Amino acid sequence: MKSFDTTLYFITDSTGYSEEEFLRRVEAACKGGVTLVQLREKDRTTREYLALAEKVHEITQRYGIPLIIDDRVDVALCVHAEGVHVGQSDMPVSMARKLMGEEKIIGATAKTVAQAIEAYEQGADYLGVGAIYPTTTKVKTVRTSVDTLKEIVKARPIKVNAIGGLNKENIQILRGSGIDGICVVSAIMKADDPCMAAKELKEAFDALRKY
Ligand code: TZP
Ligand code: MG
Repeated sequence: MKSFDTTLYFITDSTGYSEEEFLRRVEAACKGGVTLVQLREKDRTTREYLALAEKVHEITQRYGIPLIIDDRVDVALCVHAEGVHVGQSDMPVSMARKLMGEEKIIGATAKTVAQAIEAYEQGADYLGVGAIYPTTTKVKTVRTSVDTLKEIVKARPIKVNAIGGLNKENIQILRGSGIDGICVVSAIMKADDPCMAAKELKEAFDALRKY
């Protein structure tokens, strides 16, 4: 059984930051206790994505945190990342699994119970479900209700994370939903102190998951 912890899943967005500042923020998030990091770059060439992925992987490896690459199985394989995340218009989970092998982590986006079941049957290890709240991060998405999130949790045995506009003040809505963790971009990426933001988010989620 693959062992990974999705409690506080940090998804990056380097928009607006120098590479140095971006990497400093990624490292601060790792120090603050994020349990999984996803490199998500939408506007980079393949070569730039690869170069940045290597640098981010060097950081995550020092902290013992798995690195997931968004969308790009080729980039994930080249930098020996621990996994890949695919959305509904990316490579299907079954094909990603064929290329990545059984040991790697594969995550999928699911906005409906049907999508969740399909991803699970194709070999996904976890699901990202949302957007729960409106988001300021650049993404093509629609809202997913907490009721649908709860149905997805019940429909499959793999880990489920909520995503979209989440921060330490508004995650109470997820209490009792049975999710395994939260995915955040802005709440850490744009925080004045990403290390502290990660610590506080983790505390907030740990407190609510007890109930
Ligand atoms: N998928 C659904 S919402 C979202 C993604 C990638 C972005 C979440 O970003 P933020 O800043 O945590 O709202
Ligand atoms: Mg995608």
